Amino acid sequence: MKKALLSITLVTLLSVLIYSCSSDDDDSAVSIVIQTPTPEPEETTTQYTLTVSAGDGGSVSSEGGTYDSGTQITINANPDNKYQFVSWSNGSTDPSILITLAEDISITANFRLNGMIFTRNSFNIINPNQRKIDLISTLDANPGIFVYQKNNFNYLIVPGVSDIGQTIRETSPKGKTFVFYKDNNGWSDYSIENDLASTWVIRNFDSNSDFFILGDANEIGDDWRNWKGDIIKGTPNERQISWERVNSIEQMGFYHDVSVGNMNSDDIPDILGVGFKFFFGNDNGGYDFIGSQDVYGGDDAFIDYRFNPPLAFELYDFDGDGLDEIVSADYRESYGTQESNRVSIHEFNMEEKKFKEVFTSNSPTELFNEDLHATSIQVYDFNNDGNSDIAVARENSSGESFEIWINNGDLTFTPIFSKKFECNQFNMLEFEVFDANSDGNLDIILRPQTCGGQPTESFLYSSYSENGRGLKLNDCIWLNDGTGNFNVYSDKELISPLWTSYLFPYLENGVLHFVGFEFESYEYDDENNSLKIDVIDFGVDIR
Ligand SMILES: [Ca+2]
Ligand SMILES: [Ca+2]
Ligand SMILES: [Ca+2]
Ligand SMILES: [Ca+2]
Repeated sequence: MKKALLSITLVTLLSVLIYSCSSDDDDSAVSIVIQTPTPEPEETTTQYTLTVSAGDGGSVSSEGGTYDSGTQITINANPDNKYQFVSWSNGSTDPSILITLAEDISITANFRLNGMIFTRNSFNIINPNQRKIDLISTLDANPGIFVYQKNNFNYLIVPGVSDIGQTIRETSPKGKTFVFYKDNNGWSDYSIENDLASTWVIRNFDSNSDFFILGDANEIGDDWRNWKGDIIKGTPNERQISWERVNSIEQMGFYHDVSVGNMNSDDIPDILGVGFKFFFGNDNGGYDFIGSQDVYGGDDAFIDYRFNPPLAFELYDFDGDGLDEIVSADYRESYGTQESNRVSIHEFNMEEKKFKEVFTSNSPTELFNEDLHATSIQVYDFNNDGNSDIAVARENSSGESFEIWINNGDLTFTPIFSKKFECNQFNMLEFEVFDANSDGNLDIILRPQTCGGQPTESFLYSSYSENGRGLKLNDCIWLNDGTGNFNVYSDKELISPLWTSYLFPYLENGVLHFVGFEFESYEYDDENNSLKIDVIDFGVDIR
């Protein structure tokens, strides 16, 4: 509308200009001009259109209309409960502004959640999977969802989920993997990836600065010996991801955890999967496999491991000799034994040509007083002494925990901090590590989720909004005091009236973000096999 009006104005203006030029030329040639009285101009008043709109989280006092030139109108921006007014699209930050109509005006009021920068991007997804439940499971509390960042591009990786209620893995089709892309308008675009990226269910993932890997645990069916999936590698390049399968069919495994590192001295990234399946990157861009074909590993000559094979480990070169050590923690050891609530370090032994244990401690038992099972490990320097430390996520039937082990500098570690949540209070799916408040200390940001689909007292709770649904982010944010001890963020209540089953935290331009999906599974359109979803993103600036 506005553009059309502008064009008409331009054409009129041009005609006037052309006419003026012609009459100027004529002036000199004509000596006698018969003056005719100019007709009185009709009493017309120019009118302009005012368009007022409101972004997510508020309303405006007027939608605008068509008014005489010079009319003055006051418009007000009114935030909804739990939101605040940010600015008008013309830059004004006063919620009440006086508009004088001298041209067509279109103006939008922008709101945000209290203390949060909020974006919502809506999509109508046409289901690319064979079953309805696969698409819903892919978007709902999928443990494989994460944000990968490379060359200033943000990728929201949403690995496909197959119906784990199926009983036979071989006949259960994989779910298609989605990737969402972020730009100035939020997570405004997505793609459905090719079959190489399809998965049963991704439990863990790892990455380096060039690529990420997904570990498919494929927990389909009652017999865990049949739980075999693939390690899928994705290499993003300017919004295109090239996908490959790291293992062969024979090398499939229970890839509940996977880690990227360098376990030999060739600087080519290597990959370790559950069951001590070693994939050494080779010169041809492929992988040389060393390990057992047994699901959990069995007798394996490349590592001396005296405990049950772990489901959580990480590769990291603690002593700076160019070769990564293997950090691992126990999953199913008997409580009260020296094996439970344990962390171990295995280092490659050049003479014996295998990884050998150099450190083991189960001292977190003193911190927790209950048996917990490690699900992921991350290595970072939490007390800024130049030595990298260990953070471990654990779970048991009552809830989830995390703990910090400080590096003593000699490949030994001492646990100094732990936190356990009861599932109905707050539930998490492990954590990410980055400096969320820009104070130079690395923080622990938990990945919040429901308690088995049920609300929790923090994160998801009915009292957070009038419609019985709400979300609180405070308990996700654990700020490091610089010694490797952590305090929950409490400067401000981070509450919104939204509802989601899971959020993934990431850092962008120094601002902490959480991203997830909001949708109602019962709104699935069976006729068109489609589902309306919103990608919701909270920017929480706590600097
Ligand atoms: Ca290597
Ligand atoms: Ca080393
Ligand atoms: Ca340290
Ligand atoms: Ca910090």
